[in-house]
Amino acid sequence: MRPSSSNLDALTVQYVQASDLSQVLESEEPHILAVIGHGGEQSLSAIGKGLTINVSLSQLSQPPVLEVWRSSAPVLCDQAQDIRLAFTEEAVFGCLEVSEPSGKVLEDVVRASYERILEYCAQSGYAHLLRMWNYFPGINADQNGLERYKRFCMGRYQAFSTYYKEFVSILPAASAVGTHGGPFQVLFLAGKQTGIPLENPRQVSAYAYPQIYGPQSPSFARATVHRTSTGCQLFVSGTASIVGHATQHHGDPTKQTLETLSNIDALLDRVHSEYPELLLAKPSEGWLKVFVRNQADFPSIHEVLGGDEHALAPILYVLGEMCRKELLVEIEGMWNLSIMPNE
Ligand code: 3EB
Repeated sequence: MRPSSSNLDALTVQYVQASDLSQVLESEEPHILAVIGHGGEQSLSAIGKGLTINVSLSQLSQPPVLEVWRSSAPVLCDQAQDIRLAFTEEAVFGCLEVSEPSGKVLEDVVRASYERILEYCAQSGYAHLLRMWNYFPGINADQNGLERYKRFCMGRYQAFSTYYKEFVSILPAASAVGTHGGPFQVLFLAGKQTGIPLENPRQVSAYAYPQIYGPQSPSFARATVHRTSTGCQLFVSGTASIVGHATQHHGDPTKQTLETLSNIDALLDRVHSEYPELLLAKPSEGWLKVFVRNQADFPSIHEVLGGDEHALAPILYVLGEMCRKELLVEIEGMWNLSIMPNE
C-alpha cells in the first residue's frame, strides 16, 4: 500500500508479514508510529522504531501479520512516566500498560489509567483524543459480583466525567476487547486538532445505553472524523450486531456479520451526508480489524467478509471476546478521506 498522492500526510495502517518487516521498516524510518503484534507469534523486541506493542489476541488470518502504523511526517519517540509515545507535529500514538494488582477492582485500575492519559493529553498539547483501544483479560468474567466490562465502563466514565463537564462532545471512537491474558492495555491516538464524534443513526449512542447494560454506560463515540490542514481520517469504533441498543441475531455469526456491515454502511452514509466534500478514499487506503469470539465461527464470518462486494479494505482477523456475551463478531476500521478540491 502506498500513500495516496492526494493525501500525502495521511496516517496509514499496513498489515505486514514478519518476513517483510525489516524491509518495510528500513524504507519507512523515521515515519513509524507503532508496530503492533497480535498473539506474540513474532518477537518485537528488536524493532526499535516507533512503539512496539503486543496484544494478547491470536490471529485467525494466515500468514500472521504485524500491524504497522505510520505517518508521512517524521516521528519521534518518548515516554511520559508510564505512557510510551510516538508523535508527529500533529498526532501522538500512546500506549499505557498496567498489570492489575490482585485485590484491586478493575474500575480503579481503569480510572487511574484514564486519568493519566487525559492529564498527558491536556499537558502535551495533543489535547484531543481521537481513537482508543482497550484490551484486558476476562472481559465477561465476574469480579466481586459485577462483570469486568461493566467495571471497566465505570472506571472510564469516572475519569472522563472528572476531567470534562460535558464529555459527550469529546468522546473518541473506541474498542474494548477481552484478551487471553496480560495487563490492562490502553492504546490511543490523540491530535492537536479536535476530532468530530459521529453517531450511528441505526444505534442508540453507547453513552446513552439504558442501565440494563451496566451501572455506567460506555463512554465512546461510534466514529471520529479527524480533519487537519494536511489530511483527514475516519476512525470507526468496534461495531457489532446491535440495533437500537439490543443485540440482534443471537447465536448466528453470519447474520451478526451482515448486521454489523449494515451498521458500518449507515455510519459511512452519515459521513457522506454530513460532509459531502469528504470522499472515502480507495479501499486500499482503509484498514479493518475483525474480532471473532469463537474460532468455530471464523469460516462463516470470513465467508461473508471475503466476498468481493464487501472488500472495503485489507482485513485482519483476531480471536477476541466482545463486551456482551451474545456478540460473536465485531468490526472496526480506519479510512483516509480525500477532501474534494474547491471548484
Ligand atoms: C457496542 O456497540 C459493542 O466500551 O469501548 C464496541 C466498541 C463496544 C467499544 C467500548 C464497546 C466499546 O456497545 C461494544
